Amino acid sequence: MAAAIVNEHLPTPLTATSEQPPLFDGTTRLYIACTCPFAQRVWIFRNYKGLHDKNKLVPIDLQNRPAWYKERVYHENKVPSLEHNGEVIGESLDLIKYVDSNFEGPSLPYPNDPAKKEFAEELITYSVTFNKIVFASFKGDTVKEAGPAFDHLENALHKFNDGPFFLGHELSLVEIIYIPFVEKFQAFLSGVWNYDITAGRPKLNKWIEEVNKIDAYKPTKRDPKLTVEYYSAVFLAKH
Ligand SMILES: N[C@@H](CCC(=O)N[C@@H](CS)C(=O)NCC(=O)O)C(=O)O
Repeated sequence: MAAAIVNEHLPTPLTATSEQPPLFDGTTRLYIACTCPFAQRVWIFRNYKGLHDKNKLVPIDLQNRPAWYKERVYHENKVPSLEHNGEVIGESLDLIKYVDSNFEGPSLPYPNDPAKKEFAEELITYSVTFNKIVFASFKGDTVKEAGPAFDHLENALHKFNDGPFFLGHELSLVEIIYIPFVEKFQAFLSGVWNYDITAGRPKLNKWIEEVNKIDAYKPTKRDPKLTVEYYSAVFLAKH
């Protein structure tokens, strides 16, 4: 069972002029950016495990990033990252596994059924392609190029009929990997191209509806208007 819902105040993102929070002082900090779907994956999982007090959220402003972040926290200069036990770990998928192994709280259900396990691995691998296709479409014939990626998800959701999730009736890592991206793509494609990713995709529609009910996800969801603004600045700006 996932942890109960917690009302958490999200701190203001740290900027180039912000002081660096202490490092390795015994508090574990999870560096995120409110705009970043990779960071959102770990944020959701940390909520799911009820680690609100144990993994403190530290949002940073990626557009006006503090220099100390690269110099002294995470040399890759990306989010997410987590400081723990004298080390800083990055990469969303590795981090989810790290948080799962190193902190208390419920683990995400993982199916015993070999067919479901294999399908989970396939979907996790496909998530890289999915993101690539959709991000690339923003610079091309968007609706035509992005459509097949959402068809892939719709078809995947037809694989097991004990849904509404990818692997059946229980939320799994697969949802956590996809939802931050689907959320942002849905907002941007609808806001700019008037393209409804759920039209003609009933399973995807139901999946989004059900994921929206997950307490661990709700506080991480971004106002779609802010996503449209941010993605427009990043992807539609003329250089
Ligand atoms: N593969 C990484 C990707 C992380 C990533 O690309 N984060 C972006 C923000 S969404 C970032 O920090 N970009 C800053 C930069 O590349 O300078 C993961 O899964 O965590």
